[in-house]
Amino acid sequence: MIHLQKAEFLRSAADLSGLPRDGLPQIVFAGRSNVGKSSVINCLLGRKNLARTSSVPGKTANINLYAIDGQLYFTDLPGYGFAQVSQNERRRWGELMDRYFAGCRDIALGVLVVDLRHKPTTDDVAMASVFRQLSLPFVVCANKADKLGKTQLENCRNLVAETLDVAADRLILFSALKGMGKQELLTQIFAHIPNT
Ligand SMILES: Nc1nc2c(ncn2[C@@H]2O[C@H](COP(=O)(O)OP(=O)(O)OP(=O)(O)O)[C@@H](O)[C@H]2O)c(=O)[nH]1
Ligand SMILES: [Mg+2]
Repeated sequence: MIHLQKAEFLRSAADLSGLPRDGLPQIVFAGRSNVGKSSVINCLLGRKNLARTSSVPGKTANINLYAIDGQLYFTDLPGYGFAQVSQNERRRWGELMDRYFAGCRDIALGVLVVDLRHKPTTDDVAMASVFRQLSLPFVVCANKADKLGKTQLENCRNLVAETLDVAADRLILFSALKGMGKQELLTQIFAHIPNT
């Protein structure tokens, strides 16, 4: 049984050599820069500042790993789609992602974090196809739901689901700020971890 109690920052990996090789399952958090990937991780783990968050997008160019109860990892991928990033940085990001997804056998579930308020970008659609092409199960965590009113929620949920072509039960309305959707996402995560 996993309790999500002993969560610790393992390391920030600039390349594949920094990734764990113990075969433990990884829950992979992907998404545009500034959508709240690190905040979602903190929310799930009940920790204020384990994963570093920032109001300046495009800051984390490495893969950040969190070890949980010695049984699994949360993998915080560097955000994409930030306009002010140089061509070189963009290329480095793409190569790192290609190598990560080609080399990692331990991805148990992808969590594609998007901003519920906006139509998913072509980058988001591309990220969803990466999961699909590799036959990796993934859920969409539609974050920042606290910024929307009740009537907007449904419209935005439909737009996100349609654009990413995901079924309703694969999309979780989430607010890292308020804890909304936390149990639902944890349930999905636990369901994809072997032997628990
Ligand atoms: N209102 C609101 N703000 C949020 C929520 N989640 C994150 N934020 C804010 O969004 C900003 C970015 O959050 P991060 O968690 O650093 O985002 P990130 O995706 O990890 O960003 P990068 O690592 O730069 O790619 C911060 O200012 C957060 O406080 C949420 O659910 N609601
Ligand atoms: Mg982050």
